[in-house]
Amino acid sequence: MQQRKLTVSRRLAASALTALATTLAVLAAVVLVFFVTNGAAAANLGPLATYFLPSALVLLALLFLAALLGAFRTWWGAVVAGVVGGVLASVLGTVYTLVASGAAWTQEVTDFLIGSLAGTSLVFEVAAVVAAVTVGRAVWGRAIGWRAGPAAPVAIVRPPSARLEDGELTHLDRTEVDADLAHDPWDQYVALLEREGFDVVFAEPADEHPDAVFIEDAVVMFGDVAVIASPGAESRRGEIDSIRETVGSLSSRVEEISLPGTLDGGDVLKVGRTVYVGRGGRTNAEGIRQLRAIVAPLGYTVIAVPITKALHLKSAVTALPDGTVIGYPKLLGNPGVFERFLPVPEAHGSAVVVLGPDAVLMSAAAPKSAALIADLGYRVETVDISEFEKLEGCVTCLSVRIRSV
Ligand code: CIR
Repeated sequence: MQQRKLTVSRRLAASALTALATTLAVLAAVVLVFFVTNGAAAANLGPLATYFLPSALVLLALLFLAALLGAFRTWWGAVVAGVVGGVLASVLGTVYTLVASGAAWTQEVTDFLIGSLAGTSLVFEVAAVVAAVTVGRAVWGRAIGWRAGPAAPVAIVRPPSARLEDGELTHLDRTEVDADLAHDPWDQYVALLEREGFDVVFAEPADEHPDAVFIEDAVVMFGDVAVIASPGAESRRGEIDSIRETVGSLSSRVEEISLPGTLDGGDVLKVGRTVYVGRGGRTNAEGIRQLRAIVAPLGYTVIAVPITKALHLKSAVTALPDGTVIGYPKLLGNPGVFERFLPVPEAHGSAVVVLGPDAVLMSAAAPKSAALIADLGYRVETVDISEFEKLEGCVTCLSVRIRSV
């Protein structure tokens, strides 16, 4: 299980907050204990706070260092931080108070210092341990998980291979594909995602894999859980190696479909908590079974959809932001499987990338379908991806979108 990486500024801020909250709790606790045990006289409050202040300041610095080193990630780390911080801070604080009072350093002073460790300072030390484990851990957890608003969606893309023209073909006849001509449209696709607010992550180029640009087939995201696919085409199996690394830092958990199970990401259509999976040339029954076992505990229902006339399920259908499934009927067996289905008039019109609640991205090769969707109140952006369409690609398969849930 991999954790999201903490930025330096986030770590510094979380450490400062953790140290400050823990120290204030310790100071409040020790002042309260001695205030109560000394007869609860209001006049004692000020002197008590002043007496413990030097130790509290040392504790603040020590806990900040401990938090930076990751001590508050575990309860035992917090205990160690509390013990070490509490003992060192009370010794150094008491030394400071003695030196500041101008007292000469005699054996008596040393004995007092040692004695106080198990006496007056013991309250401070115990308070430091208790506060580190309770207040410190709670503040650390909230501070590292805090977000300044919804995180930007992420889109993972992979540059086209120089060998693009050798990509797999299943339903189309091979026509000339020019890898050089594919670069500009791909750049425009990426620029559009960036303009629409996606943080674009570039996967390692994989020139030896002609179809690697169709990255949607290599991994499917369920919130922040990544499921690495098991490509149904032999020639595409090597594409997933570098994907593990790419999604590792973007996911809380990485799962994998493994052989003999096969599953292409292009066969997986998520509509809310329903996951339609195409059972066709690329995804087999075992792949669907493995996916179901991974995502059912996450609250998803997997519905298998037999497909025979399209390469992938998502070559035939995708979903609008409102969950309506749109598709080209000639490529589908039975649209009745979908709760709400809207036919589109062009094969290339069945693929939409959801850009937001009111906007989608479509292929420039499907103007009638784009007009139909625009007429439903959506902003429709288009890109010309004809070089990729010659290889049975579509707008969805050029990226993997991750939205925070
Ligand atoms: C293939 O046959 O695997 C590629 N030439 C096209 C993959 C398109 N991917 C997709 O629709 N999800």
